[in-house]
Amino acid sequence: MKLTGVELRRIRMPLVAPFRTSFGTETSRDVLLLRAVTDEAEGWGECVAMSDPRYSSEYVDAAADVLTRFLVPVLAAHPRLDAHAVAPALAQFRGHRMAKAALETAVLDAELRASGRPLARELGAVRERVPCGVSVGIANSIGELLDSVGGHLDEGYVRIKLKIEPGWDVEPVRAVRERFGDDVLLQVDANAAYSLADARHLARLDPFGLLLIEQPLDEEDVRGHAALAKVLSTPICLDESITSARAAADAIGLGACSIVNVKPGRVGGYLEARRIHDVCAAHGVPVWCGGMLETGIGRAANLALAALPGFTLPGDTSASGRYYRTDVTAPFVLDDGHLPVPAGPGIGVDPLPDELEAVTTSTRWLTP
Ligand code: OSB
Ligand code: MG
Repeated sequence: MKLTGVELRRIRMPLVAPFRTSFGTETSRDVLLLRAVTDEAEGWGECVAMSDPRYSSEYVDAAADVLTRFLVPVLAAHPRLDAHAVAPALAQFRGHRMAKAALETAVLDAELRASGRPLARELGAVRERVPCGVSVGIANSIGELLDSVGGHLDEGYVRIKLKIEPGWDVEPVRAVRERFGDDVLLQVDANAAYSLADARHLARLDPFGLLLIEQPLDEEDVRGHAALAKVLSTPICLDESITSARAAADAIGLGACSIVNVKPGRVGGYLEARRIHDVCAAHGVPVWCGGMLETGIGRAANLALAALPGFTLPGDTSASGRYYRTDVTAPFVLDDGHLPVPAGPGIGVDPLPDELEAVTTSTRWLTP
């Protein structure tokens, strides 16, 4: 394949409700979409970088910059491009995994569409639908939280994840358990808001039978997580710390986690995400598919990944309506707690031109 150009399209999508985490509150999602045009087909990728570098060091303006100045020019000069050639070609540039992931995904989508192959089958999917959980932000009050959790359970979500931070942890978990019972699959996500000195406080979550606690400590504090794992009975799951298959192997080897959240954007793309799946499977470590408030474009690809055999826990692959009143693709709608894995070529969905135009804030066409 030859890359003939890449369109960078910025869109702004208002969220149906503000989403509050330990690192900030989002009221809308500023998304960078990539359309890779090749001599064979076109493909789409969604960059998961957020407006500010609070979840990770990446942010959307930086992603657009590194794509424009470094990543796209190198791929555009590649004589025989395919998705597996992308990461080696871009390895000369350090970091910027979210930007690299978006570009690799757009190339992969184009390649798969050109030969009529669905992404799910390409990755090794074994399911046609996947069970879905939902990530519930920090609320203004326990009452508001219970209303929100109750609404999601009524919609059919099979697992609830509560965002936590110091001052919003044991009480919300207790309240959800008291109201909805011990059978609800429940987990928490701290987004690195604690330190090892909080170990005894976090152990107060142990009696609530949580599936896991996600990323309690700093992204770089792998040893701290290993020490914490010795104190908690709640299993530790890592998100921010897992930037590659090597990082996953190290974290597992050090005893820092017993479950892994796989986000393709955070690790440089779907090919590396599959390697993480394989490393974890080899160690008997369950994985689940995380989310970054994706539009239908990123969501479609995440659903393909979530259909792999090692994804034995429900992911944050919620329906379009949990995030957006109108999506840029046909909406993903929950059916009995599940979403369908797209079966068409590539990522299996196409943006709706009118919806896309309505939310576009800028476009930029990059040619060799
Ligand atoms: O830590 O998993 C996270 C959203 C944005 C950034 C980081 C995270 C999240 C979520 C929501 O928890 C996941 C989703 O529903 O897409
Ligand atoms: Mg997380």
